[in-house]
Amino acid sequence: MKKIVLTGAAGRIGSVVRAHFAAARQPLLISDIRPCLAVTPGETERVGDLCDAAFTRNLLSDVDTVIHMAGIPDDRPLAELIGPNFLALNTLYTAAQEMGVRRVVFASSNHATGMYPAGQIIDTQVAVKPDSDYGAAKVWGEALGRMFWDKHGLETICLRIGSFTERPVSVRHLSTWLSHRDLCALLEVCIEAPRLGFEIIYGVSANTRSWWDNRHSRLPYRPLDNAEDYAERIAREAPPADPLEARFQGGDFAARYFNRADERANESGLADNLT
Ligand code: 15L
Repeated sequence: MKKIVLTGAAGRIGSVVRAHFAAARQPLLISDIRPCLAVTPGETERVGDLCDAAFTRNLLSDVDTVIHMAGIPDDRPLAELIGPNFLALNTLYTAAQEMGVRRVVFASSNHATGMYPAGQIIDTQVAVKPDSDYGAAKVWGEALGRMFWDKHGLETICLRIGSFTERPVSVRHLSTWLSHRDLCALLEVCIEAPRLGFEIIYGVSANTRSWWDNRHSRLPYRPLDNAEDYAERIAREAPPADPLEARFQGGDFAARYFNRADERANESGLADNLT
């Protein structure tokens, strides 16, 4: 059986992933900077900081696949992101290569391309357009993944995760939602896929209004859930979206600190004109 390590195991996504693997009786090495709740018999826990090279090398000994979910899941000041979202990635990749890990499944984010206009269909080959320091950190992670494959033969699958929530609750989520069940199915195919080098895939459910096209992906990912099932409820209950947020795929991350005077002056054409 492949030895799998899950980083960020105490986090919001990590907790769902842990429950999935526990139900599947897949043993898991779990790691976080803080202790996890309710560690099960199938789990082995290592608490520590991924920026600590010795800790990370030790963690990755004999590991086949790293599911890297660790990091701050929000756009925070750079001083806060620099350790968990930038440096830790470097330590992780360096240790993974030294310890002979086969594959990293990296929790990237839709915010790596969050400045694309809402409504535009993009695929996994478009240029990155990060919408925040958080999004830029995801681009950094994707670049490391690319480099470690090209130079060292360490595989990476970058998951540009959308909105991972129990159910969609906003108009934006009708396009960006990733259900718990679909993420777990996506991780299964990421672990099982034969050698594929470097790959990017959007982590999104089968949403009728999705903006993300995974046609270039070689992964047999077939999402089952569709945010459209919640559209009527969202229309009834969701507060109206902020007009600037609604213009970009990255929503509030993209709108925060936005001050392009030329585009502000022409708000009706903003999305189309942003190149
Ligand atoms: C993410 O990558 C963030 O971690 C999360 O806080 C949400 O903003 C999500 O994307 C999203 O785009 O909805």
